Amino acid sequence: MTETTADFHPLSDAVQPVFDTVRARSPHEPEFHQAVHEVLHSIGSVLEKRPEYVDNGVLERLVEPERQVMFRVPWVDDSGKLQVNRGYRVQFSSVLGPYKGGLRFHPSVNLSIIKFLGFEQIFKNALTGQGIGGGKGGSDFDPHGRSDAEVMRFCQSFMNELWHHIGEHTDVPAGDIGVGGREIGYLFGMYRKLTNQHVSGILTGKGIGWGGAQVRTEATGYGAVFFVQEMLAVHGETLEGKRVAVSGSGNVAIYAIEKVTQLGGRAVTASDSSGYVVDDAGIDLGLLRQIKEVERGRIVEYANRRPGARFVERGNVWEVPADIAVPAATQNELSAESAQALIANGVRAVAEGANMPCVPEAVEAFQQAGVLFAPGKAANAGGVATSALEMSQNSARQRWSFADSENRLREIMGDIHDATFRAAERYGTPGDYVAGANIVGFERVADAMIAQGVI
Ligand code: NDP
Ligand code: 2IT
Repeated sequence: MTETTADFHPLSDAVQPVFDTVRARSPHEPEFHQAVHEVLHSIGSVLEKRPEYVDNGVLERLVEPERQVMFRVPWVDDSGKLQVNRGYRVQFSSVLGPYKGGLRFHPSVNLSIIKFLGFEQIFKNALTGQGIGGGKGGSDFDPHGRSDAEVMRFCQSFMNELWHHIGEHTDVPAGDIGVGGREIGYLFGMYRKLTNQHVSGILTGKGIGWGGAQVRTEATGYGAVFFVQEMLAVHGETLEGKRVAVSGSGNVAIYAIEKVTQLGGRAVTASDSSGYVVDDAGIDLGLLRQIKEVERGRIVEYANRRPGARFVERGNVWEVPADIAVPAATQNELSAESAQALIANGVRAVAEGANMPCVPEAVEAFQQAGVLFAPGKAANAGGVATSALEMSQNSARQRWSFADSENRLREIMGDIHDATFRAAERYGTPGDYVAGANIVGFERVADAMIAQGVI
C-alpha cells in the first residue's frame, strides 16, 4: 500500500515532546507514529482547556502499551515442512474494561501495525460506550492458499501461547484481516482444550451455535453504512439512489455492500489485492459471497461470471466515479491522488470501514473540499461494539434476536455520530468528525486514567 510521509505537521507545544519521544523510543514504526500524530493533533485544543490532562501525564502513559507480547508460532505445513511465524498481542489500555480488539493474520503484520491498530482501538472502544479497553494482535502468517488443515494447525499453535495472556475479564480477541469465523473456531477449540473450560466470553465472532451473537458478522459493514446515513441526515440527504464505491471484498466490504443495497443505494465496486471490479448494475451480493466466503477465490472471478461487470487488474478503485466511498481493505490504501480523483468526480461522503485506510493528506483534502468524512474509529466501531454485545450475552447466558441486535447496533452508531458531531462543534471545528472522535474517545479514557491514579 501507499507509503506515508515521514514528515508530520508540527504539533502544539503541549504535545510535540510526547510525539518526539514516541518516535525516538519506537523508531521504524511509521504506522504507529501516524496514528499517534492524528490523535495528538486533534486534542491540542482540549489540553488548553483541561490542563489536568497534561499535569497527570495522561499522554505519556497512553502512548506506551500496558503490555506487549511477541512469540514464536511453529507449525508444520501439508508437505511436512516446519514453518515459523511471529505472533503478537499488544495490550494497550485496560482503563475502561478488558483489552478488546481483533487478531490480524497477514504477511505484512509487524509490531508497528499491531501498535497502530491497538492504539486506535483504545479510542474506538471508548466511543462505543461499552466498557472495553484497547488491544490488538495477530501474526505475519498468510492464510491465502493454505488448506483448512494448515490454518487449523497454525491457529492451534498460535493459541498454544496466546491462552496464557487472555481471559474473559482480561483480554478478549476477535477477528480482523485474515481472521474470520473459521479461524475463530479453531482458536476457540484450542483454548477450550488447553484450559478444560468452555468460557464463551474468551473470544468474540464465534459461530451462532456455540456462543456467537447475531449480527456480529455483519456489524462492521452495517455500522459504517449507518454512520454514513447519520452524516447525510444532518444535511437532509439519504442513501437512496447514491452510487457507492467500496474497496476490499472481505468481511467489512461484503456487509457494507449489503446494507447500502438494503437502504436503496447502489454499490458498484469491490476489490482485493489483485485489482478491482466495477458493476454499474450494482454488485450481486450472492455471487460475491459465493466467490469470497465459500470458494475463497479471487475478485477476477466476479467479472468472469457476471455479465456487464469488468475487472481492472492492479487498478485504483478510487478512479471509479461515486457519490460515497467506503474504503474497507487496509491501512493507507487511499492516497492523496485518489482523494483528488474522488473529489473531482463529486464524492459527497467518505466513511472508513477499514482502520486508517486514508493517508493524512487524503483526509485533509476531503475536509478542505467539504466532503463528509468519517474516520475509522467512529465509522467502523460497530464491529467491536457488537463484540461487546456478544460478551454481554455470553455472561448473561442470553441470546438476542437478529432484529434486536441490529436495532442496538443502529442506536450505538447514532450515539457515536451525535457525540462526535457535538464534540467537534464544542471545540470550534464543526463537521470535523476526526477531531470529534479523537476528542470524545480521549476524554473518556483520560478521565478514567486520572480517577484510577498512576498505575
Ligand atoms: P478480510 O480479511 O475479511 O478482508 C480484507 C480485504 O482487504 C480482502 O479483500 C483483502 O484482499 C483486502 N486487503 C487486505 N490487505 C490488503 C492489502 N495489503 N492490499 C490490498 N488489499 C488488501 O478483513 P476485514 O474485512 O475484516 O477487514 C478489513 C479492514 O477493516 C481492516 O482494516 C480491518 O482492520 C478493518 N476492521 C475490521 C473489523 C471486523 O470486524 N472484521 C472491525 C473494524 C475494522 P486479499 O484477499 O487479496 O488480501
Ligand atoms: O478493528 C476492529 O475494531 C476489529 N477488528 C474488531 C475488534 C473486535 O474485538 O471485535
